[in-house]
Amino acid sequence: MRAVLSIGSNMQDRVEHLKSVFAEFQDEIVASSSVYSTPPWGDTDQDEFYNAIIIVEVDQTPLELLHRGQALEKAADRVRERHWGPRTLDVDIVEIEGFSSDTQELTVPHPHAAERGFVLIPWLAADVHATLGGKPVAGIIGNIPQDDIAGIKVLGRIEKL
Ligand code: A4P
Ligand code: MG
Repeated sequence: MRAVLSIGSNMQDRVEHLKSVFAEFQDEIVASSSVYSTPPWGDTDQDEFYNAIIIVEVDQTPLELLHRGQALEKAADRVRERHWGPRTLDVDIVEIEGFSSDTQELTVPHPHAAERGFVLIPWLAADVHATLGGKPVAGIIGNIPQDDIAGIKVLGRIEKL
């Protein structure tokens, strides 16, 4: 099963938290983006995030993959203070090829992906042919306000940070 993961951190050592996800999936990553510095979206009263996209090919069910991401969040001592608030590590499933789900536990494609430059810009960098809900990500980016895109900056490949 091929899945697109959006990972983010804006607390403590952001690079180290993102590295824990790259390490977990090291043998299953088929493509990945650089790490981006991104202004906080949704709840803007918090520090800048570091975000990246990892595309994985895993021999697991969607829920098993979700739980694997949650175990990484737990290992990063993630405390959930407020919705859309600061976090040591967030691992979200953006999309799973040939699969959709609309439960509280797992909503795929991720309901906010189309509004989020911090997801779409790294995703396009990892896969120029990426599509979300059948539409090219390259086109969806054109609908995001320029102000939201302007603050998104590439920092470099994770192994160089
Ligand atoms: N869940 C349902 N669908 C999914 C999915 N596709 N992937 C459930 C992952 N989890 C999914 O998640 C709450 C529940 O969502 C889980 O129990 C899981 O079963 P959470 O991460 O604990 O909750 P949250 O933080 O309140 O919500 P969420 O949705 O993770 O937050 P977001 O929407 O991801 O927003 N700005 C920038 N620049 N960069 C960021 O990375 N992240 C957020 C967090 C806000 N602003 C940001 C960033
Ligand atoms: Mg999450």
